[in-house]
Amino acid sequence: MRFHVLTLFPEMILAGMNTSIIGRAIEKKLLDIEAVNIRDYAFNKHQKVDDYTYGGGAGMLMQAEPVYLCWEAVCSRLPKPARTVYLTPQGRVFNQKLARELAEEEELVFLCGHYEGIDERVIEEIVTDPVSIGDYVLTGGELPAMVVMDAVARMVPGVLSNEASSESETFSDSHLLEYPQYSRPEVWHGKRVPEVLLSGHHQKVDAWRREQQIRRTFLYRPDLLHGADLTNKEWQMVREWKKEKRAAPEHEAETDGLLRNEDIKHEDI
Ligand code: 6GU
Repeated sequence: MRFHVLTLFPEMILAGMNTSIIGRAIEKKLLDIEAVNIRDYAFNKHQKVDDYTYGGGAGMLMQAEPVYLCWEAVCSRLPKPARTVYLTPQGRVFNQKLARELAEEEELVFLCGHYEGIDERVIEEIVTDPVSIGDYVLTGGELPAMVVMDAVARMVPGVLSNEASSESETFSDSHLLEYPQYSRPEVWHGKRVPEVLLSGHHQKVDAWRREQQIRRTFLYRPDLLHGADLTNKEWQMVREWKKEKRAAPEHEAETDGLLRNEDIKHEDI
């Protein structure tokens, strides 16, 4: 898998992607990340890439021509036309399904905007996939591009040491959150590791983990439960939890100190 990132801050991309699992995948040549500086395609005296917006308003806009020339230079070296992902809050919201879809590609081009954005005309001409990483505002497309690349790269065979681990995790197939995990010591700050995990009884461990997954999804991301494939018995269990919650709504137990989704008020967004 090859990523080509068009950006005004190539060092940010390389620094962010050269570490840990992704860094190792690059060393192993499973992955190649090229960061191309859009400024190198500003063929004017001061290598200027931004200008004021027509119609007025705050801030500067990235000009069309350097972005286009940079994109053309990158694409001319590719064996076939590649999808061009533009990171923008106006894009399709990124999720695991889109990650899987992008992981099918051999090459991907990422366009990162900065300042107030990029001249609309070049976006119209070169972008195939506008993508957002969620409903909040960032200063540029570099962090979103790294988020998308990380999620896509980990689906490339061999990038994760344990082939099974990418599939069994949150969202990828079960639509359930992960169960909690514990390592040594058995007691830490007075908290014991749940007894069942020390029992060596694999069936009981599996059953406990499954219930924890459903419980956590019910508590923190009830919206995900609609897509989950639960047995009749498990749905029954969820209905019981709902009843308990209705009976004691002021009792905010078992949130593990995490903020529940419904505790996040609309004004926070
Ligand atoms: Cl893709 N870009 C920017 N600048 N902000 C964002 C975003 C992207 N996704 C969420 N916020």
